[in-house]
Amino acid sequence: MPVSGAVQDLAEGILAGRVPAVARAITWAESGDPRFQALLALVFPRTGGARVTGLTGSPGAGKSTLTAALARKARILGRKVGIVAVDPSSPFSGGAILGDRIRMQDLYTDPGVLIRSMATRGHLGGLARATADAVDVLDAAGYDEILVETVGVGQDEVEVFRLAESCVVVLTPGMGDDIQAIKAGLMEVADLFVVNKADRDGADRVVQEILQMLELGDHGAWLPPVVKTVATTGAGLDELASKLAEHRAFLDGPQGAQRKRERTKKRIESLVKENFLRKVESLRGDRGALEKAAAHVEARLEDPMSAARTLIGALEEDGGPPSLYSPFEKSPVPKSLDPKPKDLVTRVSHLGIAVKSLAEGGAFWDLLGLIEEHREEVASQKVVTSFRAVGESHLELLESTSSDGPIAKALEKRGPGIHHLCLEVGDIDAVLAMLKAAGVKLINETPFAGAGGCRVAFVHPASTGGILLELSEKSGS
Ligand SMILES: Nc1nc2c(ncn2[C@@H]2O[C@H](COP(=O)(O)OP(=O)(O)OP(=O)(O)O)[C@@H](O)[C@H]2O)c(=O)[nH]1
Ligand SMILES: [Mg+2]
Repeated sequence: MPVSGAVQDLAEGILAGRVPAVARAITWAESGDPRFQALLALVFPRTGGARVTGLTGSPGAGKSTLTAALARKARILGRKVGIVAVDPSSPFSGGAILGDRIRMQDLYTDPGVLIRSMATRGHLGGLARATADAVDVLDAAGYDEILVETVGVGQDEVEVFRLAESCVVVLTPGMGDDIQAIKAGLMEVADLFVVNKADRDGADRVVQEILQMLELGDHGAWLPPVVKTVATTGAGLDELASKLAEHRAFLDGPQGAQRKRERTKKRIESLVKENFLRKVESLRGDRGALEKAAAHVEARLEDPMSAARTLIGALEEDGGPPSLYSPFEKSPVPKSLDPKPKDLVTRVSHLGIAVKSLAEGGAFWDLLGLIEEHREEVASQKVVTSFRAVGESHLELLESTSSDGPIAKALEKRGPGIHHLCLEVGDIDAVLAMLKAAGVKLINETPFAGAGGCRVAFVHPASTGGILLELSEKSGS
């Protein structure tokens, strides 16, 4: 893919850690700008330095307060912090009550902290991808510590969450149902449990419930620790920070490598899935390949499995998938889909031979037993045609009726001989449209009535390798 100057400049801005460049790049990722792909390719080699922590939990659990506390700790160590809030009500994204935001004023004004919220709508399932992209941009820009806050336990959130290196699930006392939700969705991705608001009653009970759940579950080489915190006072935060550091050390060790690999695989896998889904969606597109296939199946011309196979084949033939970074554009319907490949050409209809006179030109073919079956004048072409069957095909001898007709001209130029090849097609309009889209030089863009009333059109020899090609629609179609 050619890289434009704008992309190059932006990449340089990111690598130099310039905030406007970072912000712009994240906007590209978020809006599905097609240029993002090239940008990511340029900056990705410079990622991998950041520590990425995800925090998730129910609304109001204290994620933002914890995020802010972790950010401050990192700042004390001189580390640059990027905060990505995938959460409509987070004080980081501006939706929360003013008080919360004011309490975090120090972070908003700290040049070593970049806070970015991601819109949760309009992503067509690409929220996790956009967030991962945002994290990569921050990483490439030199942010050492990246904190991703997401709300809830929906599928999208789980997808976002599992992209983080260390995934923290935040719970609070008095939210018994949450444990059930975690069992259903987050158990396998949680690396650390925080029971926040430990200043309230029931924190220990929540801790017990989590421990019980962990005993029953399969957690592999890393047993997720459970930490009690009071985010508002900072109690338990040192322990949380040290457990996070332990987890990072684990990730850097041999067993962590496996987890890292799993996560990278997941990320690629979800891109592949997103891509396929998009392709499948494209079947519903303008020219309705799916619609056509459905009509075929309903007419019992094809069974559903065969129809599906044809569509899959055509999608695979279609070459490069539509870019993931253009989610708002309609994907083009693959060229070969409409009409279906096997309907394109049904047989050789006839070979057209220019002759000076039908009587003279026909004598030889009579010897071979290819007797004239049908003779007809086609006024529009200024010819009389004579058809002789050869198996499923015909020879068509053409005699000119006028000195300015196409056959007269051909005779004048080249003498008698093969004039054109005619192929029978299933749906001539569709074939012409397809050829036109492919840039083929058509003599007739719309079919006209040829011999026998068949709808025909000619393709210029310049596009066929030197053969004047007639397309003739199968009668009855
Ligand atoms: N009592 C008590 N309140 C807390 C604690 N942690 C956070 N809070 C308060 O709980 C409220 C919600 O905290 P946030 O940090 O905004 O919670 P959140 O999970 O980010 O919330 P959303 O982003 O809206 O889902 C705020 O008013 C906090 O001050 C805590 O440990 N104890
Ligand atoms: Mg929040």
